[in-house]
Amino acid sequence: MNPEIRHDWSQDEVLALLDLPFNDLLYRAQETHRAHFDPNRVQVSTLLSIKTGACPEDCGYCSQSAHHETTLERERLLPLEEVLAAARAAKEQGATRFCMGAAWRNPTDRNLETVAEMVRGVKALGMETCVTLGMLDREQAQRLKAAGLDYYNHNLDTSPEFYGEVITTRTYQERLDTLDHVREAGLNVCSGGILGMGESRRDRASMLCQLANLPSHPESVPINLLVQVEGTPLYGVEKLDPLEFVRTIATARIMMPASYVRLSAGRQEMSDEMQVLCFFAGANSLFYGDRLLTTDNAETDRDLQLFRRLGLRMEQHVQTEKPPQGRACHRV
Ligand code: SAM
Ligand code: DTB
Ligand code: SF4
Repeated sequence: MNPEIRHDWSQDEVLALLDLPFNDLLYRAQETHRAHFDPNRVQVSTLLSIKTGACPEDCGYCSQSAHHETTLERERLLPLEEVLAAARAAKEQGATRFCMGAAWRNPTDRNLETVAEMVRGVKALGMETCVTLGMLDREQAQRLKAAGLDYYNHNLDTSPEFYGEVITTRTYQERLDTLDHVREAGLNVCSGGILGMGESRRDRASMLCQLANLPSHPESVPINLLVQVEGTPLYGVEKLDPLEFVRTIATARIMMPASYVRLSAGRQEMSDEMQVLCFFAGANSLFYGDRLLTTDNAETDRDLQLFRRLGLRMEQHVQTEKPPQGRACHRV
C-alpha cells in the first residue's frame, strides 16, 4: 500500500495546504505530480451533449435546468450515427476519450440501452468512453460496465455544507450513493466539482476532503470553473481569484497524487498564463474541442499552440489502467 495515498484528510489539514505560501504549495504539488506522472503529458477528452436541456433538476449553475429561463434550445436524444460521427471527428483531432453527457436526473432503462449502444459504437472506434447521465442504481451501473464503458462522470460539485445553496432537488448523499454504485460495478470514477459559485475556501477544502476520503480516489477529478450562464441563479456571482483556483488544483494534486486532475469548464475565460500555472500545479487532463456540453470551450488551435509553447504532449494511447491505490481506509 502506498502511504502517500491517504483517505483520512481533515478539513483543517487541507486548509493548511490551501494557506501555504503560493510557491511552497506549487513546489509540493509539482513534486507529487512528478512522482506519479510524466509532467509533460496531458490526457485529452472531448465532450458531446447527447441529450440537451429540459432537465428536472435545479442545479443553480446549469444552462440545462428546466427551472431556469435560459436561451438554450432543448434537444432529443441524438441518433447513434450522429454520436459516432462526432466521436470519429474527436479521434481525428487527437482525443483519446469521448465523454457523452445527458441532461437527466437519472436515465430510464430504455435510455440506458440506447446509451449502451453508443458506448459499444465509440469503443469500436478504439476510444475510451465516459458518460454522465445523472443518478444510477446498482444494476444500471452494471449494465453500463457490461457494455464496455470505461468511466462514469458524476460530480460532487461542492461541499456538503454549501450544496443546499446550489441544488435542492437531490441530496449530497444521493450523489455519494451513485458513486458507490459506479465503483462497485468496476467502472472508473470521474468526480470533481465547480469553483467560483460563491463558496468559501473552507467549502473548497471540504469538497476535496469528500473526494479524497472516498474508499478509493476517483481516477479522474474534474475541477470546473463556473461558466456563468445568463438566466441561471449563479449568473453574476463574484468571480473567483484565479490564483485561488490554481491553489485548489495544487491541493487536489497533493491529496489525490495518482489521479488525473482535469482542468475542465471555464478555460475559455482563463488566460494562457493561468492555465500554465494549473499545469504546473498538477493538472494533467483537459476537455479538448470547441464545445463543452452547451457552452464554448477554449479553441483547439489555441490549445495546440499553448501545448507547443510548453512542450506538452497529448497522451496518444488509451489509458485504461487504474492508478495504484490503497483501498483500506477510513473516513473522517
Ligand atoms: N445531468 C448530469 C449530472 O448533473 O450529473 C450530467 C451532466 S452535468 C452538465 C455534468 C457536470 O457539469 C455537473 O455536475 C457540473 O459539475 C458541470 N457543469 C454544468 N454546468 C456547468 C457550468 N455552467 N459551469 C461549470 N461546470 C458546469
Ligand atoms: C465536468 O466536470 N465538466 C463537464 C463534464 N464533466 C461533463 C461539463 C462542463 C459543462 C459546462 C457547461 C456547459 O457547457 O453546459
Ligand atoms: Fe440537470 Fe445535470 Fe444540469 Fe443539474 S447539472 S440541471 S442534473 S443537466
